[in-house]
Amino acid sequence: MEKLVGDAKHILKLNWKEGFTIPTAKLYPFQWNWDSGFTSIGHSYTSLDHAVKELDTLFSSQWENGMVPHIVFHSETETTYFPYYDFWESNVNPGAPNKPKSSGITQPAVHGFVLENLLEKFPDNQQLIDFIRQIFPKIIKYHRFLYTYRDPEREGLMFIYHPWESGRDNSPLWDESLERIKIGKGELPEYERRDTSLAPVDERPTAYQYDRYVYLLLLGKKFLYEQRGIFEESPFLVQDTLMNAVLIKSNQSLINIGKRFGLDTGELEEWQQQSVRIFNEKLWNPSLNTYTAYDARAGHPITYKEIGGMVSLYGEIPNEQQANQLNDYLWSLHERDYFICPSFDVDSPLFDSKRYWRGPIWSQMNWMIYHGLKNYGFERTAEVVKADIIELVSKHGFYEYFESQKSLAANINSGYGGGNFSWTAACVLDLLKS
Ligand code: 9WN
Repeated sequence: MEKLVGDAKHILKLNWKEGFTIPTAKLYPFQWNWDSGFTSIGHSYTSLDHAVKELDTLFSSQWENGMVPHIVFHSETETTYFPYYDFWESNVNPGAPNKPKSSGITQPAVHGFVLENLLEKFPDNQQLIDFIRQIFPKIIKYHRFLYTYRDPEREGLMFIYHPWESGRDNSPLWDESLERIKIGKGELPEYERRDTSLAPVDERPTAYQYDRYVYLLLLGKKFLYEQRGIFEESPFLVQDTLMNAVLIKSNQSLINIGKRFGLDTGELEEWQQQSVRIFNEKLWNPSLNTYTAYDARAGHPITYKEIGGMVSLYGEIPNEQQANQLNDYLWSLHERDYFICPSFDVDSPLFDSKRYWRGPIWSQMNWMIYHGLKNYGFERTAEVVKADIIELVSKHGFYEYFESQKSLAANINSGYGGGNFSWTAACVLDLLKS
């Protein structure tokens, strides 16, 4: 265990770039939004300074409308990632900062709960308290962006318009929405993917999917990244479980922090009440006994069992009965041939235990689910969720994602995707210490 802790700290140091952390060299050479949150927690074990700076730097890219972009291109000389800042051209939107350059979409709003996690670790640290006072209104502004521009009908559930926003890029959840996008010959500009020369092709999204990612990027740009036009026209419009569960968790963390420091939490409490209610009403699926995302363009739920629904436990959204059902499901996977939690329904024909978000295990998901299970007192399952990811990292290294089928994992000695991965290091470090 000591070696794992040392390796994790080493990776975080290796990926630290004067004010922010890259997820991994070459494959993702910039700052990513939700990666930064988990990485900040990891840094807190060696340097609270770095932990705070990580979030501070991320929020330096906040747009005037409140959005915190999914990638911040601090460097304008890296050449190993597509799409680069010059493809996004997010400055077509006058509210996007000119420096640092950024992408035109967002990612899960983890920063509220990250801040609370840091505060639990350093309850009386003056540097952290000063930082909290400074960043608190910025995070609220971010949530306000999501609750106004991404929830124009004031339902209490925000929408996403790009699979990259969900953080679960090629999940089968998005297949139907992507099939709606018909691309004529020559309709897309030529582009060159870099990821497939840095990671094995069968561990990454397909060319068909990438074309659609590019299509949706260009749709955003066509509307100058103004949300109204995107909402009206995007063929991809989803109220996602993970995005909304994370937002709810962060709302609650900010409410807790605000109460401690006497900060105004009125707006947060209104969002929270409405969101928790509608999440349960609209996203709970009584036939599958889990929460499912909602395809707002088609007007129907996306009826798959997958990992986003499990994150609701971390947001303390399910009632006791629903939580029991989620826990039973996770436990049943453990009793079969799986590490928990695979990112997609293992019984679906669309399950693929090595292709990115269609089946492998991800450390940051296990981290959230571990804490969620603990919230409800499911100690036994929580310990398996923790032990599984630790076992995988010890045997396969600090990779981006991992084989979820035990019999297959036994015959390989490495994880999938990028290596020396920051959030894997951060989450495993935190789990080892918890
Ligand atoms: C696009 C950085 C990011 C994660 C996402 C993960 C992957 C990017 C990509 O890497 O997505 O954002 O190019 O594949 O899916 O969750 O934030 O680690």
